[in-house]
Amino acid sequence: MSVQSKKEQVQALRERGFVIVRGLVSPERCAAIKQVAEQQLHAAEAPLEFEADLRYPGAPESKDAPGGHTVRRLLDAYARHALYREWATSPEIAGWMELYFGEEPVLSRAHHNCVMTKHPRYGSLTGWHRDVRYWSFERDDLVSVWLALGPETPENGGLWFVPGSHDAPFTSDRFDAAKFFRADLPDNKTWIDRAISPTLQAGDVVFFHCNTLHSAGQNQSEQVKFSLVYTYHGASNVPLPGTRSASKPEVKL
Ligand SMILES: O=C(O)CCC(=O)C(=O)O
Repeated sequence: MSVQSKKEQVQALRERGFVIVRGLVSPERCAAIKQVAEQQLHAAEAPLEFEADLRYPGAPESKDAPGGHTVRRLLDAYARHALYREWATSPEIAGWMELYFGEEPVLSRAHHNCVMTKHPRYGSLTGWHRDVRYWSFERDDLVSVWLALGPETPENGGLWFVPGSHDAPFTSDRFDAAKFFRADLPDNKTWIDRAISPTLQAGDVVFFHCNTLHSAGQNQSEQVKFSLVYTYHGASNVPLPGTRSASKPEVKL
């Protein structure tokens, strides 16, 4: 397969709602980032989000249940370590986002901004959703960057994406009360059946639109899966005052 230029990658994101860029981060840099993540997970360094906080399918019932302290996210990656921060604001990312947004890119510290950890046994599955469901900006135009720090496959809880779903004008009745895309509706199933799960290696990156339907299964392997995830928007697309999206200072790139 020929290597796509940055412009082609941006075009692919516009058309399909996501694009995979292989080997964007060197093995050395990934290993260094992962080592920090492993240490912080081991030390249970706050702030953390636990599986038991969200209670998605497969998660422990409560913090007191077996596996109750299984971590889902190492929160506020930007503030946690220089290695995370340097990737978030790297020239590669700044240039990519500037090309996509056509203006100064801004990193949101209110959304994603975390190391996702998915554990064997107590790691939960995440149903079909659009990330923008709980986000509040002037326009639904944000892009997340998912950096795999190790292999990601359907077996260890890798992501699934529905191509073209970012553009679909789904009405609210296609989603349940928690704003998950209802897999029981035949019209929704037609979309879900088109989903693909890209196998990722450490250093591969997925850029995906905030309206792209995605999901992820449980981790059936024996190793914790680590991914570093950030979200960006254009400077003119500001978070709405008083919402969670406006709750943290943002970072101009
Ligand atoms: O890794 C997962 O379970 C899914 C993560 C995800 O889709 C999200 O946090 O929006």
